[in-house]
Amino acid sequence: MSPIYIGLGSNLGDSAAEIQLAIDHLRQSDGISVVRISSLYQTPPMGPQDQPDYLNAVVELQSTLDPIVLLDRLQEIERQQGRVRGRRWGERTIDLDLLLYGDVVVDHPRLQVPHPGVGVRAFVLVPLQELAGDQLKIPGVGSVGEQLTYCDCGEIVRMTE
Ligand code: A4P
Ligand code: MG
Repeated sequence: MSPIYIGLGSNLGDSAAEIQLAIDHLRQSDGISVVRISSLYQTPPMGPQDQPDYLNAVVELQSTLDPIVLLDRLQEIERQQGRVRGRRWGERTIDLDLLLYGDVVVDHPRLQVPHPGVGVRAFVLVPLQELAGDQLKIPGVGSVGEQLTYCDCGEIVRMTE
């Protein structure tokens, strides 16, 4: 089975605990196994600048769930953790994005895979590189290593091992 990568982000409440809780929820989900977890990274906000820094991480999964069913599960976890939808790119207790599903490409009204931001966001590429290395291909975009050369990673701080 091809690896699936999920991006986690939080900048409200106890962000480290919210990310850990989301990983626990993933582990407890039928049809999902958590393979590896990146370090936590402190990252400057993309979008409105009057919001706190984020903590970001990436996890690698194996799953028997179809991409849309997996998205349903991610959104259920967001709801379980009390996520309220606010302004676009605004602050949130927890955000779970389906970044990559092996080499599968999905273009559906509810779901785009690869996630449209995966190739251009340092806060995604840096933890993804930690888990998957420079060679991982982002379908239709390029390799993680190539994409990182276009990104400003200067303010990304690795918080944990
Ligand atoms: N959707 C489509 N494709 C996907 C996918 N691959 N994974 C749809 C997850 N969702 C996907 O998402 C809006 C809709 O996207 C969903 O209903 C789903 O059907 P949302 O999470 O409700 O809204 P949002 O998060 O406010 O908007 P958006 O555009 O998804 O924002 P992002 O991309 O999630 O970015 N700064 C830092 N440093 N770190 C962050 O993690 N995150 C954001 C949010 C902004 N700034 C950030 C960070
Ligand atoms: Mg999102």
